[in-house]
Amino acid sequence: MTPAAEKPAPREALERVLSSVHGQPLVILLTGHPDPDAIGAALAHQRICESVGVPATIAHVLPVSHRENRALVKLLNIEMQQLTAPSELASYKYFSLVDTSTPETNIDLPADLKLLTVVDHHTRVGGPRVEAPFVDLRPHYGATCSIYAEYLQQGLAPLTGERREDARIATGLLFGIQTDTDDFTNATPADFAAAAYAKAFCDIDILKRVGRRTVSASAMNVLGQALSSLKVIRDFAYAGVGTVPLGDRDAIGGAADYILMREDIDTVLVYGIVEDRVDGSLRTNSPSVDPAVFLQTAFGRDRDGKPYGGGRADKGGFQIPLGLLAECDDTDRLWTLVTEMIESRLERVVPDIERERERERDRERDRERDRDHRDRRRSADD
Ligand SMILES: [Mn+2]
Repeated sequence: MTPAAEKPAPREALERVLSSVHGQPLVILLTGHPDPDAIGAALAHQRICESVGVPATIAHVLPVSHRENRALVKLLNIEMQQLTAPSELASYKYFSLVDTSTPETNIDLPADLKLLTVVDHHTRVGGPRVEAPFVDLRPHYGATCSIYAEYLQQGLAPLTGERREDARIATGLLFGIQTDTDDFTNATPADFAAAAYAKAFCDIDILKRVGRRTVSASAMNVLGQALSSLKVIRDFAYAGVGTVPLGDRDAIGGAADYILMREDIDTVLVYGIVEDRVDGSLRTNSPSVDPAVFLQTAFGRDRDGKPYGGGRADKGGFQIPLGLLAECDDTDRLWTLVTEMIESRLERVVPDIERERERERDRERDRERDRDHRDRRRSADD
């Protein structure tokens, strides 16, 4: 087959379809809560539309919910319209979908609004075939932004680095690829090639600021508690964080994840009291530690024969009901009891904990004896 007989490259088909509605306003309608891949792809789609004379607006119905994503919109100065009523779509004759092949269901689309283009990397399960003048579905790609970076690279409204605009779009594309491929863990060769293209034009400063992980104040308090009570026995560590409000219980697992980053620790258990139970997380990097086995050896099973943790859904999480103890008003005493219970159970798995606690008790006795000595000497001096 000669090249001339091949069907046109997707970017040529996209250019042709968009050019055919030249001058008529189009809306890029994001589905669900806009995520970086959808936002980055929408930016690139908008650029392509404008390069062929189609004015394009990015719109969504559900709010940008993730803090990181709101930062992306703000730092890249992205104009997006949040729709509240179908009448706001009245001025458009065409719409485009990016990073999805299903239109938003939270708004009634005007009957005369026509779907013009669909570009997506999700595998379509069931449902009718997507019908639109231009459809490019690539389930083997890690991100829709990778498909758009490819269109640009192949000459459709290519980035040149001459306009500030280019840096915004490149940064949006690269961040979209980065997040949708789980920091490139799931990236395919096509995603890497697309990322390399976008990287050359991107604003690294903004990319760093957008990608910064954020932690809530209360989660940071839980982490602070965990760090100050951390006990380390060789490569195992454990920490109690006291009473944690129900809304912050994820911070227990977060603290365990953080402590696991310490280079000399490869297994960590963090626990606290959440409502009427002990709630904890075990995290490990050790190939010889199976969280489910560890938790069952330490805590056994409840009366119904069910283990307290290590289930498939929350690997490494465990919950132990406090029963009547939960009614104890003396929180300090309750916490001491819980700590005793956890430590004695952990001894079953990490025998050295007992030795360590013994040493701690010895040190405490020494300190007391020193205090007594000092006190006696002081009264002798008087
Ligand atoms: Mn995606």
